Parts: sequence; structure tokens; C-alpha cells
Amino acid sequence: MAHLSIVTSILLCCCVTYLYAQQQCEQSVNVARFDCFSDDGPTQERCEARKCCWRPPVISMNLTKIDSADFRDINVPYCYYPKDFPTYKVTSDEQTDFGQRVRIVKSQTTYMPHDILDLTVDLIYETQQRFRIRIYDSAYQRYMVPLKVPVVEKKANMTDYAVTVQSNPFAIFVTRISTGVILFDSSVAPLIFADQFIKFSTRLSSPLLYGLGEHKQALLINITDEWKRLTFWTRDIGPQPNTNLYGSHPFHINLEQIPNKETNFHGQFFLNSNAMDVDLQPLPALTYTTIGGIIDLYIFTGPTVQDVIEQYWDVIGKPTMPPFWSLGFHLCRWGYNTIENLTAVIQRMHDADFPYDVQWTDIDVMSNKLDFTYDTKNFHGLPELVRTLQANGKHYVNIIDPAISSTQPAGTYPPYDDGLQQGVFITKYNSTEPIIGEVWPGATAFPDFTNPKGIDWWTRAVSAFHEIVPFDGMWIDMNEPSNFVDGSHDGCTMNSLDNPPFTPHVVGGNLTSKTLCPSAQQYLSQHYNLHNMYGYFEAQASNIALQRVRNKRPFVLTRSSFAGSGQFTAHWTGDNGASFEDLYSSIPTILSFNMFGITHVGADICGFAGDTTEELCTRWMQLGAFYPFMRNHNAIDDKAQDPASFSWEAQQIMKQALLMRYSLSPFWYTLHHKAAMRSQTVVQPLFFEYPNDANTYNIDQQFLIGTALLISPNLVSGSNTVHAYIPQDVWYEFPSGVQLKTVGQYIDLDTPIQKINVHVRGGFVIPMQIPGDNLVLGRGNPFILLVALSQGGNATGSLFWDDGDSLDSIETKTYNYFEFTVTGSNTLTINGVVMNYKDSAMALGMVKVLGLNKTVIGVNVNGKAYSNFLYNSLDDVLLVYGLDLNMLAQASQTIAWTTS
Ligand code: MIG
Repeated sequence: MAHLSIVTSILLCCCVTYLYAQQQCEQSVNVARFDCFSDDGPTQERCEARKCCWRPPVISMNLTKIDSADFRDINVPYCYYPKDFPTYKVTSDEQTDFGQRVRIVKSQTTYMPHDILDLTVDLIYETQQRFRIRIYDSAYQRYMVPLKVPVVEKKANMTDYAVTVQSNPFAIFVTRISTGVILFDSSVAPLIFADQFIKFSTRLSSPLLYGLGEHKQALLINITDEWKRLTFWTRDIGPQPNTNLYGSHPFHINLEQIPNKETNFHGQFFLNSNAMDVDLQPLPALTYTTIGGIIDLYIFTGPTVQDVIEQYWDVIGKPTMPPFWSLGFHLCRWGYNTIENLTAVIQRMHDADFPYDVQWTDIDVMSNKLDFTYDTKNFHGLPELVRTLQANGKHYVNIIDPAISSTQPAGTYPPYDDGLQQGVFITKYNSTEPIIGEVWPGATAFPDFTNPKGIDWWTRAVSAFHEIVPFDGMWIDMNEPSNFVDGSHDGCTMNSLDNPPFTPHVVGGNLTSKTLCPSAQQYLSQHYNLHNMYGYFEAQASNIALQRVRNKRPFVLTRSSFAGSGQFTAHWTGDNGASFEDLYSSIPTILSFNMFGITHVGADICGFAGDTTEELCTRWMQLGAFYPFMRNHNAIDDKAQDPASFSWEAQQIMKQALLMRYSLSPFWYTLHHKAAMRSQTVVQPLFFEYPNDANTYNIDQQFLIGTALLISPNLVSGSNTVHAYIPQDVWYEFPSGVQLKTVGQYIDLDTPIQKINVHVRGGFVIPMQIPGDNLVLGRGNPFILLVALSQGGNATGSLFWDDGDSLDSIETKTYNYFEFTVTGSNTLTINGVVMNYKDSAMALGMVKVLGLNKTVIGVNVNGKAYSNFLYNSLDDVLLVYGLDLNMLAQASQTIAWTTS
């Protein structure tokens, strides 16, 4: 009897446990499953050993559903967290000056080694629109990202967000007060915080998001019915979808759609530099899995997307103001191979009369691929060539790789000897010996730019070489850092830094793939923690070195980047291919980098890898003329693709594109000033300006320059039309000035090979200048104001102008700043707000007014009748020419017109 009852109770108990487990695993929809086994090789046994649920996906009765949401890409996880998966609960919760401090503990460990059971959560109400969550080990200090972010000690009041903390299980909710929309909700999945495995999830406000770079992907990340995984671990690889690439920017913007209401946006930045996966699922939800550091998460409440960008850049730093010359056309290739070839290209560019500003050279110029050298045989006379370029107003930039040859005879190669002596190289685990890998010159050591001594050493090397070849900017490549052997010449250790219990889904399958051992030691921390910031610190060091050596505004171009790199450097998108596919994908990448605060960005025009074609290169020069950074660059052994290498017809078309760019240089320069001072993107997607127009959300084949120019390039081979979306607004064709009749819909724009579609938006005054042979030689040329009237006959614009090259013109206010306004369709006012820079003439030569619909019968300049004007009544364009008006003559000047 007794036995029987024991058996019954055991059975019953098992049964109850079983039922309970069943209940804990109940999940009506697949999209609400959070993956408990994102590592490779999940099985039922391994899954259940983690105390997770193992179930095949629920097959929905609605058959159309089967091939959509649940079965794409990363499949629905079979192994997922039960509702009662062990996690943290709140033990104390106190108000502090900055907001709230919460202590959370967990009583059982979970499946990753070294679970941290006692955590502190700081909820920092930094500003009205910026909220920060920090979760860290209560007992031991862990690695924290060495970015200088604002330190807020006092809680902001009247915040636009409300925060609540759930105690058991611990979770945080953040909502937008004005709409009640959930911005953050970590209750969807358990928090896991182990030494090398930190995982947490949040519900998203909508399945529409932007950002999360660097990845080759469309601008809009739409997870309405897709599961996606994005991995962050800086990597030398030609861009391809679904892999980690050169940079790491764990920042996204999420759109909040509420029927019949204004669209709001919020942003989220995970301040973490370790290798990580970001998993996205259609719930919609986002999961971060990082293998180090702490949780340091920012939420920016916008509500406009421009507000989000500004709030983000307040944390990571605003973009640097580029030198004026760097906005011109840059010409480069890998494999000029000899100075004769290089000279011949410069000559044919000159003979064909192309405007261009900067000539570049690649590693083929080096002697035995050694940094800070040039091949005195094949490039005999390089210093003289550089000086000649400079005497003609041009500039010269050369490549520098971070890795330094470690095998030159002692005493012959100062960069290595000096670096070794100063102890600036990254060292092997638990050793003072440099870790040795292999890059172009053979065996190399890797400088540690987190070491302050490393910056001084780098400056010395830059300075010594600058005395030989007086370069104007630095092109820093291979700084992921790239290594031709995995880890090092001696492999890596067996320790958990080189073999973490969980590895995010990096290409190559291993953190050591094509880079250094994570266990290598840097000044600030292990390479394991700092890897993603290698390019960031090298760009910072190069920026500082150039300032010290040239005493002028620096220009750096980096391949690898991290959040905040834009303070120091421009960026190019790496090794693309000569294909129409890559012509297109340059646009979403450049737009994303603008959101990441690296506004001076471009792709290799005409394509890096592979032979280009005349058609592709023509289309690419046309599009590239509207990249913030415009460089034509080519790989070794590929067919020449400098503009002068093509047919006469192609050359004329490319020249026309270049002249458009050059004529807009005052506009570009002013946009960079706005980026640096006011956190505005230089180029941006259409949805930034038309947030309530859902048609714009996924447009990434067109873009805006500033807020005033719409670019609709032809991205299709053999095609003569562009199917372009024209937002509901006033638009004029550039340069003709003819107003578009059909707006607010997709239209087919006639785009034969000689045409690039540029439209000017009504309501803006665009400062332009008559182009010279290059930006330096054109500086004194007359300015042009292009006035595009809005529906109501108004327009505004501005112009920032200085010497283009000084380090401190903004701080010392040695610049000019003009504001232009047109009101009532009849008077353009030029206001000199700041007029301290008088070294260069600023003559207004011409004003062009678009959108007047009455014949102009008279023009007045500063109140005096002026007769040099034309009115084209067919197109409604007024041209006031031959002006020669000194813009610096007085603080307020007017150009007015009277109509019939
Ligand atoms: O391993 O310096 O992305 O622009 O021409 C290739 C040679 C090294 C990669 C750069 C590319 C450059 C090339 N570099």
C-alpha cells in the first residue's frame, strides 16, 4: 500500500512537473520564441541540458503563413527559453541623484560559465530625451568601452520617457509618454550575464529599423516577416551580405508607426565594443549577445529622426570639419607601379581638362611594402612630383598600413626600432614581446594606438616621412586589424579569450580569423575587448599626428571604424566590385554611415575589384559626384578607370558630373559645417524629410543632399529611365530650373547616359561657385545663388566660408557666415552674420530664381535699378547676371525684383 502510494505520488509529481514544464514552454506564435541555442549544433539533449524548451515550430493553420514569417533565414528556434528560465530579481531599488539604482540577483547559475549572480543596474535620466541603462557586476569592475561619453550626475526632469522596473523576474520598460508607445521592454526574454556571455532582448516598437552597421544590406531593415542576424567584429573582407565587415556601429533607429498620427522615431545605442550578434525577429524584437564588457545602453527619444541623430552624436561625438580641398575629386589606384605611369595619368587628366583636387598612391609606391618609405627606383622623383602637384593647388594622399615590418636589419628601419624601444606594439598574452603576424611587408608587429606613447611614436614616424614626401592626408587601410595569418605566426593560446565559450557568428567561424589573437595585450585592455576599436584609435592617432606635423586641418581616410570615428576621419566603404549591384549598394551604406556620424564617406567609384565598363564607370562618376567623399579607386591589375582613360563622349559626361559637384562646393562645405556644429547629416534618406510618407521608408536608390537636393541615379545597365519617387513638394530640375509637374508619386525620369537626375527642392537657397581647375584655384571665383521658391514664394539657405584649411577658424571665428532669405516672392536678403574672414574675395556673380510665375520687369540691387537680368517666362526662371557684388561689403544686402 505504502509502496503504491509512493509510486503514485512520484508519478503524479512527475506528471505535474511535466505539465508545468509544458505550460512554461507554451508559446502560441513562433515569433515570440527567443533562441536559447544560437551557438552551432543545437540538439534536444543539449537544449534540455540548458533547461530550455525543445519544440519544432508551430505550424500555423493558415498555410500562407508557413512560407513567410517563420521559415526564412535563421529558422525559428527549436530551442527557446521557457517562461520560468532562471534569471534575476530585484533586491533593492533606491532613488539617486542621476535617477535610480537597482540591485538584482540570481540564485541559480545558467548554462554559460562564470555567471555573475549579483548585478547593479543604474537607470540614468541623462536629458529630457536621452536615457541610459548600465548593468554591471556589483563586485568587480569589468572592461568598459573607452569612449569619452557625457557624464551626467543629475537626473533630468520632465523627461519625454517613463521608466518602470519589474522586480521578479527583473525587467525594464521604457515608454514614450506622449503616445504610450513602448520603446524598450526587456521582459520578452531572460537576462543572462556571464563573464563572456551577456544576452538580453527588447521588444521593438515596429519591425522597421535602420542602422546596425557595418553590413551590406538595404537601408531599411524590415523584419515584418523575416528573422535576421547581424554580427559585429571588425573584419577585412570585401563587402557581402550577412557577414561582419570593417566597422562596428551597434546603433539603430526604430520607426514608431501609429495610424493617423505623426511618425515618431527613437534610437538605441549599445555602447559595447566586444564581438556580438544582434538577432532580430518578427515579434518584433531585438536580442544582443555580446561576449564581454557591460550592458551600457542608450535610448534616444527623438521624436524626429534628426533629433535622434543629434542625441546620438551628443554621446559619440560630432563629425570633424573636413578641409575644403578634400571635397573635390580624388583619383587613386592600386598599381600605378611606376612614376611614369602615375605622371602619365596626371598629365592626361590635365590635358582632358578635368577638375580634380587630390592624387593618391597605394602600397605599390612603398619600398618593399614598408610603411613610411617610397620606392626610390620605381618612384624616383616622387617628392618633386608631390611638390609640383601642390604648386598647382592640388593635394596628395598616400596609404599607410598599421602593421610595421619586424624583420628589417636593426638600425635600418626607425618605425620598428623606435616602436620596439618605446614599447608601443601589442604584445602576446602574458608577455612583453610583440605579437607578430603578417601583412604586406612580411612579418609585422601591430602598433597599439590606445597607448599614449603610441601616438607620439606614430607622430614621429609621420613627421619623418613627411619631411621626405610632404603628403597632405593619410589613408589608413588594413586596420580591422587585418592579418594574413590567423592569430599570429605562433598561433594563439588555449585560454578562454582565444576560445570563448560562445563565439558570435563571425565570418571564418573564429575570432582569430584574419586578425590578431584576442588574448593579445593592449595598453587599455585585451585585444579581445578593443579589437572593434582598432581603427578608431588609429584614426585618432593619425588625426593628431597630422595636426602636429602639418599644423592644418587634417584629412584621414579609414577603412575600419567604430561609433565616434567621424570625429577624426572620413571613410570609404572598402573593396567593392565593378558591378551595377555595388553601384546601388553604395547608397544604403553611405546613408547609414551618415547616421553613424561619419558623414564624409564614399565608395570606390567605378568599382575596386574587377574591370569596369565605360557605361558603369560613367554612371558611377555621375552618382559619385554626389557622394560626400568622391574618389575613383581601382585594384591592381584591373583596367585603367581614371576619367581620362575613356572615350571622348564618356569624358564629356564625366566632366559634366564633376562640374556639377564643383559648382556646388560652397553648398557641400556648408553642409559639413552643419554636420560638425549642429549634428546634421550631409546626405540623408528621403524618410528623414518625409517621415509621414510611408512610401519613403524603404527608398535607398535615391537620396537627399542636405535637405534641398534630390539625387535619383540610374543604377541599371542598358536603361534610359529611372523609376523615381518624387515626394509631395515643389521640385525643380537641376540645372535647367524647370519645375516638375507630377509629384507625390513614382514617375519615370528620362535618363539617357549623359544625364543624372538632380532636383532642387522649393524653399531653399543653394550657394554655388563658378568652378576652377581645382578647389584651391577656384576659391576667388564668383559665387552663384540658386533660389528655389516654395509654393508660398519663400526660400532660405546659408553659407559657411573660411580659408578651408585652418585648425582653429571656427574657434577663433575667422570665418564668414551668411544667411539668405527670400520672402514674398520678391526680395532676396543676404545677411552677413559673421564676416571675419576677408583674405579671399567673395563676389556674388549671379542669382537664379526658380518658380516665379509672373514676368519680371525690373530688378533692384541694394535699392538701385539693375539692368542685367533675363526672365525666361517659358520655364519661369529669372537670371540676374554680371553682378560682381562684394558679399562682404555690408551686413545686409538685397536683390529685389518686380513683376508685371
Ligand atoms: O589587401 O593597399 O581596401 O583600397 O587598394 C589589400 C591595397 C590592401 C585594401 C584596400 C584597397 C587597397 C588595397 N588594400
